[in-house]
Amino acid sequence: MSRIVHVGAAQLGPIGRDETRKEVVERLIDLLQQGAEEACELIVFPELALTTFFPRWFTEDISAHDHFFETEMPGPDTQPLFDEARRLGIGFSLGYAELTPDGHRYNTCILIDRAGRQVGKYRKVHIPGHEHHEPSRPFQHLERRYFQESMDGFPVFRGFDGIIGMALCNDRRWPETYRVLGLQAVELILIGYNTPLWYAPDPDHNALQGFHSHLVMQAGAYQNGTWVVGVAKGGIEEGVEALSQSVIIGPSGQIVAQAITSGDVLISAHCDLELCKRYKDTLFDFGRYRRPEVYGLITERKGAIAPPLDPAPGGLDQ
Ligand code: ING
Repeated sequence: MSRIVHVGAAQLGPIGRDETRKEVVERLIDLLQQGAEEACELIVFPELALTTFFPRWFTEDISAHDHFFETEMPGPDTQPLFDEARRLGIGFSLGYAELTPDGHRYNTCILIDRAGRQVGKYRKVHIPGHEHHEPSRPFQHLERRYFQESMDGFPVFRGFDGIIGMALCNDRRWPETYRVLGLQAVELILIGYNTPLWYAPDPDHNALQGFHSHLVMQAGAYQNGTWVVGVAKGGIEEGVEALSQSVIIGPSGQIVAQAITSGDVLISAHCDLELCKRYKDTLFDFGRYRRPEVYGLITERKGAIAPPLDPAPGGLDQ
């Protein structure tokens, strides 16, 4: 018996600093309509899909960037996306910068079902980059200045005849993200990302960005028996090149669809959620094989601590 969800990954090319929400939403609707033509049921948009990746710029007063944030979702500019999705009977996930009524700033993603109802919301846990201006950099990565770390962890939501989780960009590099979702029986993880190709002194680092992005998502998928959809905002945006290479990955860890261009493009796959059982019920039967009683360090310790230089005689039997 199969349980297929036809998922579309709606990759975005660059969004200019002065591009209006209206112009961006028209691009999102165009990708949604392409999805409808392919009979997609769920469209996954990238992280911060409504604006340029503004954490690349320093502002002394962080509220100078508030125009990049949404204070309501949907708001007047995004309502057309919600209306068209409901008209087409397609659900979607959308990443955006959230400014709450009590002044909290999150890097957020929501999940909307095919009837237009909000099924879930996720706020980014792992916030990369730096808090203060570092003028020596070719560009800034000030997510830690503009967003606060969510304390809500990684929830799952029922929808699209399955169990769905969300994560955002840097979250995909941390195995804990997938495992916490895996321990809630997740079957489909939706991950939007903005990954600048850092002009680091080490050119190999930039060349490995695509490999690392796929590596972590493929491992997360396989080790937790889940589908993973990674969707980029890529291309050269305001002079900074970001990784494209959006993918749809099966619970085997295999890439079943990949974007090969860096602009707005839709890739899609028929994701059979029943395939997850092939891994959840065998190799990765957590209830049978995991050993949380010896994993204590994973939650007790934040940073790595090396053993003493002059160790006492080693081995468990000393
Ligand atoms: N971006 C990047 C990411 O984790 C980054 C930050 C870039 C980390 C390159 C390491 C190397 O893909 C976001 N938005 O988290």
